[in-house]
Amino acid sequence: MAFTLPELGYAYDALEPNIDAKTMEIHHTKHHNGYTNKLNAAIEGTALDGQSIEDILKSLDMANGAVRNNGGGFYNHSLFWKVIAPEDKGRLSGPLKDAIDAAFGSKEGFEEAFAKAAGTRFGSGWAWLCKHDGGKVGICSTPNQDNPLMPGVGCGGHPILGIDVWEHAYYLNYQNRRPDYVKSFLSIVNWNEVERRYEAS
Ligand code: MN3
Repeated sequence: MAFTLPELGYAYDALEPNIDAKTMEIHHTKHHNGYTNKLNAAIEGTALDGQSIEDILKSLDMANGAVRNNGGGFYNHSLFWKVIAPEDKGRLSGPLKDAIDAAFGSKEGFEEAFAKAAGTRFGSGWAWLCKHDGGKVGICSTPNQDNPLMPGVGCGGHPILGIDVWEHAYYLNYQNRRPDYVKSFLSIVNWNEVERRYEAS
């Protein structure tokens, strides 16, 4: 039962000017598609074949580089496309707003901490907002395609928002200006989806 590349749910140019169409197209059809195909090749005929991606990541043997990199890449990008949106997708509200206010003081405090985590991740990787036991939220970052669900990555919790800070996610438009890309990302967050993930996890 192979994994399939998910649809974006919007056009490649729908996030402009925040994320340009060419970056979106290459990111989806080349990078995410590559992770998907390589994940399928890595699990074919193994005990992992048929498991959910969450179960694969949670019980991952971190020495299994093919599944770690491509399973992480498959999961991370599948989340990434969903937590951003071209049109207004709600305002931070409800239990998630309360959790963010408790952890960071305000939405602005959250944005500052998230931008710092994204900006200081050296090289390629991701920054995350995670839900922890009891409903608390926290920010962390991971290298490469690692993910908070994986054992021992030092994040814990369940990822509900994530930003890809690999150069392939922004370099065509932003070149070395990662902070500008992070700021743009924060302006197109699909808070309805992040809240859904907070309440479902
Ligand atoms: Mn990427």
